[in-house]
Amino acid sequence: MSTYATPPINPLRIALAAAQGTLTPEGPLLTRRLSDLEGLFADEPARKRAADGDDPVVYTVAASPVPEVARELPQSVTTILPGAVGGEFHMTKGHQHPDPQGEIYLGLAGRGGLLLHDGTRTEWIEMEPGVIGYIPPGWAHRSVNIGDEPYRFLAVYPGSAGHDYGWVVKHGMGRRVFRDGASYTLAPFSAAT
Ligand code: PAN
Ligand code: ZN
Repeated sequence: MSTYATPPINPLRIALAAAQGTLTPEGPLLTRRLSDLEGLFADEPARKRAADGDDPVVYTVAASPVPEVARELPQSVTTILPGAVGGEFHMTKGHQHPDPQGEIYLGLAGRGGLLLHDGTRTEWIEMEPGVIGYIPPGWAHRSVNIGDEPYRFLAVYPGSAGHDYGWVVKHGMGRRVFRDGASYTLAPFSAAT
């Protein structure tokens, strides 16, 4: 049998409730409101006005108890509530994995998109229930709700990958996603005003 610096956890049965966005047994629950997303939307004054008002929840991340340590595969369910800031759809902060490793997303509910950027190239994957979005090593990723209902997906990622949010602040994400009638449009990335 192998020896490990950190012993693996025991096998687990985890129940995924796609309609509720829960994992049972549950781990930490993260809630991101507009006040947590300073400088991310193009129209920063619009974000600030809303954050200073009712400060709506933009997304939640419900994790399983699998820890973020080497060799484990943590999972989480992200739910992005519908809405827009200055016409730009609700989205996650976005991050790069400092230890470049792959990640998979599985669409569970609603309509969304997975925006990927490697510093030069930008890709966009439309997401819906049953679709797997594959994030190769080295691609920063951000999720966007392009519909009128909550957009929800399961993420599975290597526990040692880490999360670098500064990379996206520095390099941007290549595109921004705006409401366009009943659909959406991908605009060139612009710095927040
Ligand atoms: C996801 C994201 C989650 C929230 O679980 O962490 O959707 O997005 P931000 O972390 O960018 O706020 C994932 O990609 N984990 O690696
Ligand atoms: Zn990730």
